[in-house]
Amino acid sequence: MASSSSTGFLSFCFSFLLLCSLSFSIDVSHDGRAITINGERKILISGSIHYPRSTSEMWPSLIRKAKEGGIDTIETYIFWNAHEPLYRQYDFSGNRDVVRFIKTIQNEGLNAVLRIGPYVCAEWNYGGFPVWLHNIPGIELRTNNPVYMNEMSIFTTKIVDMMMHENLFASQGGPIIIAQIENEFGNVMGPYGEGGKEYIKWCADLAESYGIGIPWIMCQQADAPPPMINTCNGWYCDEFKPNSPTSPKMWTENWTGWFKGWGLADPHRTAEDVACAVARFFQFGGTFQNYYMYHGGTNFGRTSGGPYISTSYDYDAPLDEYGNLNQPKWGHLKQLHVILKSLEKVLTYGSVKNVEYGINTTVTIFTLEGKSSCFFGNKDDKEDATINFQNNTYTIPAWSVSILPDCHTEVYNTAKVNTQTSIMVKKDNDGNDYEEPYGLKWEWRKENPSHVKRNGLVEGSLMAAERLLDQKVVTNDTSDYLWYITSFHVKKDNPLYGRETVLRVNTSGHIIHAFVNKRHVGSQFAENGKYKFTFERKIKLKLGRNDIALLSASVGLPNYGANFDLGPLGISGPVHVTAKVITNDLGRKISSQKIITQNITTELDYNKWTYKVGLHGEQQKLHDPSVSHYGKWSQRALPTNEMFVWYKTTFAAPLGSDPVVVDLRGLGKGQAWVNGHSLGRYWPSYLAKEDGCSLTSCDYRGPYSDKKCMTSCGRSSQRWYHVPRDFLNDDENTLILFEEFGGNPWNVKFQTVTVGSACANAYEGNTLELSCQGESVISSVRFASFGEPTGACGSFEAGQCESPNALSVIEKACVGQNSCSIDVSESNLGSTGCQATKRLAVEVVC
Ligand SMILES: *[C@@H]1O[C@H](CO)[C@@H](O)[C@H](O)[C@H]1NC(C)=O
Ligand SMILES: *[C@@H]1O[C@H](CO)[C@@H](O)[C@H](O)[C@H]1NC(C)=O
Ligand SMILES: *[C@@H]1O[C@H](CO)[C@@H](O)[C@H](O)[C@H]1NC(C)=O
Ligand SMILES: *[C@@H]1O[C@H](CO)[C@@H](O)[C@H](O)[C@H]1NC(C)=O
Ligand SMILES: *[C@@H]1O[C@H](CO)[C@@H](O)[C@H](O)[C@H]1NC(C)=O
Ligand SMILES: CC(=O)N[C@H]1CO[C@H](CO)[C@@H](O)[C@@H]1O
Repeated sequence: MASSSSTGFLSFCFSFLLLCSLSFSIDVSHDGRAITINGERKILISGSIHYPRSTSEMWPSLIRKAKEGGIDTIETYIFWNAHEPLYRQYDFSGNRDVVRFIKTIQNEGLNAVLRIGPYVCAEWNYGGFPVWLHNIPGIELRTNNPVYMNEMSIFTTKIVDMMMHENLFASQGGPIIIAQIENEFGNVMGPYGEGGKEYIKWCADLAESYGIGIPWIMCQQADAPPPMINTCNGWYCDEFKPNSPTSPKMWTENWTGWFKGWGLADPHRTAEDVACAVARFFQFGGTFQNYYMYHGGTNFGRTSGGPYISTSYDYDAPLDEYGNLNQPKWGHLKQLHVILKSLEKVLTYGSVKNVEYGINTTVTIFTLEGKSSCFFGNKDDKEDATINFQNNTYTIPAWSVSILPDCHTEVYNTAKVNTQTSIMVKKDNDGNDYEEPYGLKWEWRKENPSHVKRNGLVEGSLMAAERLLDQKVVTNDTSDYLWYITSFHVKKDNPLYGRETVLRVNTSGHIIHAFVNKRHVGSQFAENGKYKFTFERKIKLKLGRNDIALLSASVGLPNYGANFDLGPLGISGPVHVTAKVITNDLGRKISSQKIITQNITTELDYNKWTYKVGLHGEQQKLHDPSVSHYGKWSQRALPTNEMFVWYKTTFAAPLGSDPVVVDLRGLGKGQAWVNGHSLGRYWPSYLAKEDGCSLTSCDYRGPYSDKKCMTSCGRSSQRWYHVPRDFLNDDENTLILFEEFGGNPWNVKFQTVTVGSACANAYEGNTLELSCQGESVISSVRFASFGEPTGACGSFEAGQCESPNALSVIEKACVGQNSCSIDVSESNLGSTGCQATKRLAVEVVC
């Protein structure tokens, strides 16, 4: 359908929405080559945006920016534990309103792919499973278990029914063209044995039983039962082959970057390498591909998985965490998408011929109705390839693909970036007459760590048991925090009395804070991925009752691996109190000859343990300024570097429309809320390891892995936290922090994120385009040279020859403008006297 008539059709639909959705069923099917829509094979370029990782107010702009970037399909998982946090208590409000999200996609005229799972991985807490599910007696997850299968089908049926009710499936005229059941089970199914195989068949039958009239996929599932389509996830999928000749080659997760963890550096994947992977996929017969992620966003609240997935889920995606264009990635891929879409017919209907030029260089010729289009791929990781094709000579840079829509003129090469590079900056909130950022006035109150009353009872305790219980079982994950409290008596004749004693606790993570007789004796957190550790401190016992209170804190539940749901969490034991006793072998008077050192150990595992879920402040909803709190916030001498402190301040929203972040430099670890909305966990004191970052710029050539192009080694693994604009009021706003480890809030400030400077370069004959973000304008030109400039953005230098006029031409065209475009030619920029091909390089300040 031509674009003008499709716009007409859409506006017709808007005026008669109901009529259209009822009467225009869209037929989605597939053959071995492609997904077909109303009988036509399609090239589909999809991008993942997870609705709970932004806010509903951000969705329209994110989806519009995806559309402008050449994306025609938005893919999301469904997050079960976001929708059913407590058994049979459903939540589809705010950024959990998945129907509204799908309708937002529909309003932009895009398709949707719904990955129902309900297991999702996704670095999401517990892979999307609610923890209460784990606690149902007799359940086994992701296998042929009737209890689990019953719960799964109740939830998936609910989701399918909701979509159906709103006419959101393509068969009903809606945007959802593909649905997914389960997720990457094939990667881990070995340990599940026969039960796993039967489960996958059951999943396929369940999906089919819904009769939703669109194709179902199972990613990374080589034994996907037909008609389920198995699909590929990975850094590269050009060599993937589906398991059936009638399944098209589909790539459901093309990782645009990688996620980040606490204590780890920032991973990056270059625009050149992502573009190369995509172009190769289409060169070798792919017809559907999805960017994982197109917008990564933020793990608000306690939604991050792990353990130890950070709150930012930026992913180095084409749209950054805050929704800004991540340039040049966004623009470089956009150009590729435009070309791929323009070749839709020849790529999906044309005949295909591959011509090899050595082992690393392949020319692929697609021919339809006498016209041909070519892809030249070179997968050598170092050497450019020079080939002679149809009497012309072409150079294909190492690790790149060139696209020649007429097999003669190269219009795109994945290694040649013609889009501006934007250097993002954080701006202080100084355009504001409020006394920010240094004028934040703090109030505070202590989280009282003591729950043990004089009579030995524990206030607000939920349950007691004569053993150590798994943290998930007790909390159902309604809080990160669980108190394990016990007491024991020491009499005068107890060998532990009066001796130096040691408390030793084996825990399965992730953090422990220990108190003996109401005094803090120490804290420890799992490091370097070792989530089981032993905590050991010297303690002093007193005569009579001794109280031991251990606070265990979790930092995101695991989300990946066979049986990941079964791993222990919390104080798993043993818990020992040990004294070193020196006697002679008969226990009598110590003789100088025969000294025996022995450890007298009291094991507390089978003591009576009392459990208390969460903090006092959580129960009192201290995070929510709209709730009136028992007791007062203090304005007196602000405690710093003290554990268990709640901090509160007010601030004015930064002016303008650029995204807002809060800089939490100086704080330890905890959670942050603005106007009662959780920003997620914070942990700026956790520094990324010193090593692993490359000092030079990242070489896009050669296979990518998440360790390849890291930055920010040795620095805070996450210092800035996103404050979505729609969390903010025009007048006063409240920031509340719960500080668990101890920190200093004096450096906290609100900032905005925008393009600070932008660089671009283009060869003669092209157009160079530059723009700032939002309403801001180009204030100056830091560098401009037309000739043979060298270097990269931020360190451009003029070459041997250059035009004397370039700078003034650029200044005239760009300064004071939000964006400008420059025709790169001698007639516009002046003559250079250079012999070789001339290039224009520019850096501007926004
Ligand atoms: C946790 O959830 C289960 C249901 O799976 C329920 O039986 C149990 O009472 C819950 N526990 C708590 C502490 O709420
Ligand atoms: C092909 O490329 C690989 C790396 O991608 C390289 O190791 C190999 O030497 C190349 N082979 C030839 C013949 O150029
Ligand atoms: C290449 O050149 C030869 C000799 O000049 C000519 O016969 C042939 O048609 C040319 N091929 C193409 C594809 O232009
Ligand atoms: C407890 O931790 C210690 C030291 O890390 C270890 O040697 C011991 O095996 C652990 N005990 C159990 C039961 O896990
Ligand atoms: C006593 O315990 C300590 C650790 O607290 C250990 O290093 C020592 O080897 C133990 N001694 C004996 C005799 O078991
Ligand atoms: C196996 C795995 O990691 N699964 C995933 C594929 O890639 C992204 C990684 O970011 C996950 O979130 C997927 O669910």
